[in-house]
Amino acid sequence: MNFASATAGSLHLALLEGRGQTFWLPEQASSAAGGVDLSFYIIYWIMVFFFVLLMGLTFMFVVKYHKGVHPKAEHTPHHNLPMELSWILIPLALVIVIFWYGFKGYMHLTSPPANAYQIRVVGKQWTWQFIYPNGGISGGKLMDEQGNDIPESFLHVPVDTDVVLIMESEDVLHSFYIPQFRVKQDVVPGRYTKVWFKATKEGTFNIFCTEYCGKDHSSMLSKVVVESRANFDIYLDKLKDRSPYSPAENGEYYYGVFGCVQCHDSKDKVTITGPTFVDAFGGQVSLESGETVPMDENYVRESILEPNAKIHAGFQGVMPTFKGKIKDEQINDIIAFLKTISNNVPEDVKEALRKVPEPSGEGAGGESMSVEDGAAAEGAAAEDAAADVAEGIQE
Ligand code: HEC
Ligand SMILES: [Cu+2]
Repeated sequence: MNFASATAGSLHLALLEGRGQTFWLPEQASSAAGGVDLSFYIIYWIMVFFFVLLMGLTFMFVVKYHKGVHPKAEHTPHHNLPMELSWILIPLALVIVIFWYGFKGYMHLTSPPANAYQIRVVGKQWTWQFIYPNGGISGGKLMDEQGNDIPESFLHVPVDTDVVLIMESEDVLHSFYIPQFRVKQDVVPGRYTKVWFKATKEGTFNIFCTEYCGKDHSSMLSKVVVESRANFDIYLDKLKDRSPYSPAENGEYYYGVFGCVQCHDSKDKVTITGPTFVDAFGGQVSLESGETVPMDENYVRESILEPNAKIHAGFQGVMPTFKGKIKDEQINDIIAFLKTISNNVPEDVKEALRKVPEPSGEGAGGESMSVEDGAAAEGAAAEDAAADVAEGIQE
């Protein structure tokens, strides 16, 4: 039985459904919000009632049984059956009421309708990625240099539609939270978790990560755009062909994600544990062995996969291998990034690597596999995985 329809007649829900922001809770924007808030306010008003009652009685007794009025303490009766029954039965009734409404809301939250629209969510340090059934991917950079939102990067969902998010993590534990929808679910590496909602209001709402997941946990934000089905379909069509990042931007992103940044400088031309990459690509490297080799694509690739094959003179072979952890297209993107921070690389080559590839594939420049191929491949894999999950649900 559907929770919303079962309780739609209830006075409480009629009062709570579709409410705006209150002192305690943000505005309600999903079908689950009424049930969650109902449980909250039942508990809240029970607490208010007992707080006032207990504080009132305490105050009254302090006055009434003050030492000046009753100098001698008297014995109290040992047994009072009606009183004992009342302090057992009233709280019991209250917790049953709390359980009942809490349980109904919980069941609603944890049972996605079988035919809900499926979107995959990938949590990673420190961003959310959204993969739609047609292979389109959004997520990542949320603001441009001027601080304006990039709504294309947000999660988009159609209004008044059951949507289920099938979530996974690439690295550590994250937690997906949309306060206005009253949904929150851990995102766990090596496992799919689900959260579903029916957004009831068009608009843009915040998405937070609510599980401490590392240094930039607090910036692991995104937004959800709830829009009409027609606008959502237009968005999806555009998204399919869209690759939001240039190879250089992707490279810089992976440079941070894989922790290269901890040992290699890319800004100030300083030596940390490893050599700086400022003005490095396209130059020459002197090795411990006395040889000199060009710092080209192959050298970078080899350094990432077999760091000890060639050791830069004056450094120690402490770099860990990234073999099996990093994908080819990610190495390509890192190479693109290293090129853009080197003055040994011609300006027009760098310019091309900083450009977001056109949907048609022209204008991407660079020798590397285009970002779109990667995205499309990932998207296809995503669809397969989503289908697997869907089968799992039906069984
Ligand atoms: C634990 C520190 C550490 C991390 C993390 C690290 N490196 Fe290194 N890296 C080094 C050191 C030290 C050297 C120099 C010794 C050598 O050649 O192996 C080096 C050498 C290199 C070289 C050769 C550069 C040259 O001038 O010879 C490249 C390219 C490189 N690293 C890329 C990367 C990339 C890309 C990542 C991230 C995927 C990364 N490194 C992560 C420490 C690190
Ligand atoms: Cu997180």
